[in-house]
Amino acid sequence: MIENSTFLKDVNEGLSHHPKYLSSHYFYDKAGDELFQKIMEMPEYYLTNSELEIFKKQSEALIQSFDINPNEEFELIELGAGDGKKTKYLLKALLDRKFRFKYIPVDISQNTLSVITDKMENLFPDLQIDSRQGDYFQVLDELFISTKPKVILFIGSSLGNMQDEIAKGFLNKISKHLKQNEKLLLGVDLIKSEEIVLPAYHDSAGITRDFNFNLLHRINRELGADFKVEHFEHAPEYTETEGIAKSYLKSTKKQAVYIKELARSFEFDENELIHTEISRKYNDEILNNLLEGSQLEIKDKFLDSKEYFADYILEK
Ligand code: AVI
Repeated sequence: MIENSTFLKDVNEGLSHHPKYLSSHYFYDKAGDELFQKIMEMPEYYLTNSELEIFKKQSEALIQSFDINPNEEFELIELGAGDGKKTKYLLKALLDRKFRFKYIPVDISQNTLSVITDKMENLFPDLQIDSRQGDYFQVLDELFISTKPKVILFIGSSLGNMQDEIAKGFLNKISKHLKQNEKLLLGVDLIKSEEIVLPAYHDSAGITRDFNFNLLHRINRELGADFKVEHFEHAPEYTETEGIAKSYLKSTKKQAVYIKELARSFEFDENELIHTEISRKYNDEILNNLLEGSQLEIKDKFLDSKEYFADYILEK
């Protein structure tokens, strides 16, 4: 649960800034989690199915690339556990091959963890699960007290929601925790044409629009604001040369919004934007730039049949 005072401070900072911004971090309350689940089912949102195909068809090859000693117990740590739809294929392949391991899903949301733990316990009664609730880094610090060999999963292109500098710092911190030869499985969306990427962030059913609007509803609910969502538009864009998709909320008229908890108003011009999300797409060069100085290197790369998405095995 995010402290409301942090939310309040971030909203104040972002809406006072020129140009205005809000962090996509705040999309994910209960309503936002549900909308994101729906997004993943939209035909336009190719990311989930592309990575799912890799896990369905290439789990054995992923495991080979992990290069785990079969005689030693290891820990499989998943950062941002999600719904387990993809991971279950990897877990099944590991269990079928009689690897000895503990699955450690990590998530900020206790609800997400309870759902995934129940689901995996039902699917795999023999699986050892030890879920950990909290911020990735705090939990990583605690988990790395154990000296068991580790494989870390960070899939779903969640790295893409970080600005490059933040992503670089994140990869660096993970690397500091890993020992020589330990692996990070990093799932990222690849750079491709606008005709494919943009609809993923502008689905025809309007679910992604509602996901973006939920941020305004959330500010209304939690901070006593009077955003009129009908006076904003969901405005995504994608630049193929950069490989970056961005989402904005565009004010359709000149208006003022009052936030009770801040006891102040914010002015919006007609067509003024609030930047709400970045969804970066990658290639080897961009990833290698992020990895520079981290001691992590690309060991392997697994693609889906359309070559939309990549699961990289990074090794220290
Ligand atoms: C979670 N993350 C990888 C999603 C993405 O594609 O950037 C979040 C999302 N935003 C809009 N649609 C999906």
